[in-house]
Amino acid sequence: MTQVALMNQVVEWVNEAADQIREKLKSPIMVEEKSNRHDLVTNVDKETEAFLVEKIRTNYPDDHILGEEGLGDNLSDTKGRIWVIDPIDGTLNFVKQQENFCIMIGIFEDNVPILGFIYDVVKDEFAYGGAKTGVFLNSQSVNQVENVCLRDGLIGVNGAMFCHNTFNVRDIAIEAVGVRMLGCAGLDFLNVIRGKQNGYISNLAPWDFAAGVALSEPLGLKCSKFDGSPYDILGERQYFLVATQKTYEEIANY
Ligand code: 2AM
Ligand code: CA
Ligand code: CA
Ligand code: CA
Repeated sequence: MTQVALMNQVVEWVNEAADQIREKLKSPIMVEEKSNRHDLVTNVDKETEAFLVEKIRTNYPDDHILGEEGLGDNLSDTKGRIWVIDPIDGTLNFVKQQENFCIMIGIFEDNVPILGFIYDVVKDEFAYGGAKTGVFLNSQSVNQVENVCLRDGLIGVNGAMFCHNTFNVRDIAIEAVGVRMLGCAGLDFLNVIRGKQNGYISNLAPWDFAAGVALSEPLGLKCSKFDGSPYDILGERQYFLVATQKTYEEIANY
């Protein structure tokens, strides 16, 4: 199967998942705390992950899965094809705002990102594709991102990192034209991919960045851990940076 055919198949699955989420938003949502009161999960997160995992296991039984809500595999190496799933990214927004959340899937082959999918369900904005297929936003091809410097654009920062001024992110934010905190990693990636924001600094698990890196790198953006070392799709949460080349280099000097 070609990467284009795989991409089109996954676009259909994500569209189906999004239809189900829109339907579920019409009835009350069941919310549970995971590790603390800021860390929530709902029946919709779990059901969406179950839906996507079932599609992958049925169609690609030899592939591996990493999923935020626990239905994936316990992986010890990055060989073969790995699907990294965040069924609802921005669960706090989903619960409190019923918007500003997205579905994300990243596909890696031998540790190389090949396809990413980020779907803003409420706005109906869907970015998908990768290095070989090209990147699309609602069927339109996405251009290389302009290499904007820190002073000339907006920077997205994780809310907790901003509150605690982790790595002096406030100094970085002051240098930018403005700072944004969306509470949804996927939407920050979408903004960076579309040239609406020149970077995003956060503390992310693999399912928070897998789709984003697959979409960002082909467009000339740079992604790594905040210290400049390679991101790790088998790792725990890691301080993370995606930015235009110029912004990335400036942030590295703070
Ligand atoms: P989630 O909604 O899928 O959990 C919020 O700043 C962003 O960071 C969201 O994309 C959220 O993803 C992600 N995130 C990752 N780990 C988190 C954590 N422990 N607590 C809150 N948000 C987290
Ligand atoms: Ca979560
Ligand atoms: Ca997430
Ligand atoms: Ca999630």
